[in-house]
Amino acid sequence: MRIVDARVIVTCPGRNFVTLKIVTDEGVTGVGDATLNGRELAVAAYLTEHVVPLLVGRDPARIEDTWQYLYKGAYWRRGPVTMSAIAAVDTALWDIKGKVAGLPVYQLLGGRCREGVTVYGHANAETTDEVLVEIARYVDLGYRAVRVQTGVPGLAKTYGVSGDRMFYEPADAAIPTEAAWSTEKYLTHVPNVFAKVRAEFGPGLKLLHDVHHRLTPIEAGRLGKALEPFALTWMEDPVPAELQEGFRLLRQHTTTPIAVGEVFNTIWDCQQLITEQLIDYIRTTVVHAGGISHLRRIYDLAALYHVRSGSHGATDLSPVCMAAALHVDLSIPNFGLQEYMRHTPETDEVFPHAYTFDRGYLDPGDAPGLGVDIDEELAGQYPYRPASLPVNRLEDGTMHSW
Ligand code: CS2
Ligand code: MG
Repeated sequence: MRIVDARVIVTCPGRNFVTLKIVTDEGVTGVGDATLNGRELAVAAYLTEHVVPLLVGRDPARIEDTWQYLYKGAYWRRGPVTMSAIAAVDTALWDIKGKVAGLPVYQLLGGRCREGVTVYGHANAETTDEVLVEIARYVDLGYRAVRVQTGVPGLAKTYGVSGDRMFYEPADAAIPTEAAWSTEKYLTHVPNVFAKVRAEFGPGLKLLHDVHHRLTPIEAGRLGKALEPFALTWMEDPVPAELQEGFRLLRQHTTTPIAVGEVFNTIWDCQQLITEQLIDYIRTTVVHAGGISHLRRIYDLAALYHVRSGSHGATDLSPVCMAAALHVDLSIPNFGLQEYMRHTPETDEVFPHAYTFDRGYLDPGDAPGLGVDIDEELAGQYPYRPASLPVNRLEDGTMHSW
């Protein structure tokens, strides 16, 4: 079998997605997600200009060799653009292998390790009272784990709080919108929110919170310590993680579990965090961390050090990425949680998929391959619209992490 074509499809059914579709001479096709929120066209160009010409004529069965060829062959290593492009190829080749074998990809990865993939939803609202109502909605839908984000008194706009409760999309304008940030206001407010949430919902519900890279290690230590009585499942991205050794300091001050990694692209970005046991959950996912093959490698390393998976699953990752993530989640021994932000009905229509939600679990289904496709004709009706992620400044105007 040979690859005869590979198409890069950019579509915007409410938000932008980049998808690679690989076509073989025997008519079998495979899809891979290549979406990098706010920088979509960089990956589309990388694929079109530099990868697609190398794929034509190759044997689609050689997944690992193709990964190594694209990774080592570029000479320039790592980074979100390169790794998202490689991820798309890798994912599409696993899809093809599954279809050829007549098996869902999770079977090729070793089969089921659990009955379903536990997911967490996003409860968010401006005030604590409103967020209690949102959490109750998720509990009613069957969720066993909920991420909780609220507005912060004195700040006009806060990460994670959305106008449309179910379909949060922060990339809202071609030129980035600007938000103001105060660490002190935030640190004062968040423990009060979780005190009320835990009191209302009791000990059974898994609670999570995303700090979105905004604190220093010692500030994060203070927050983690203040949240300990409310037994969070994790505190996410407490600090920017370029400085992996910075987590040693945070770790000395709190037993609140730490989840990090949605912006990482390779195993080398989290090697120290994992091997020094500085985190509890690694949040890399298929599209931004080199595909199914490389993500498995990261999770295998993590398993040696008691670190569990917590794959990123925001709506900027397409249903193709979600399907691929679920096959990995189902088949690894050290699964933790899977993020699940629901896509809009328009997106679900463009990407017909076999995965289903039931009582707090997702299941990838048993269709051969990944069980997801792209309706290219429908995708063509939603042209690309430039959209950037916001930026964040301290109240005095200093640029801060968003
Ligand atoms: C996030 C994302 O889901 C998460 O935990 O931090 O919402 C992130 O902000 C977006 O994926 C950025 O595109
Ligand atoms: Mg996050």
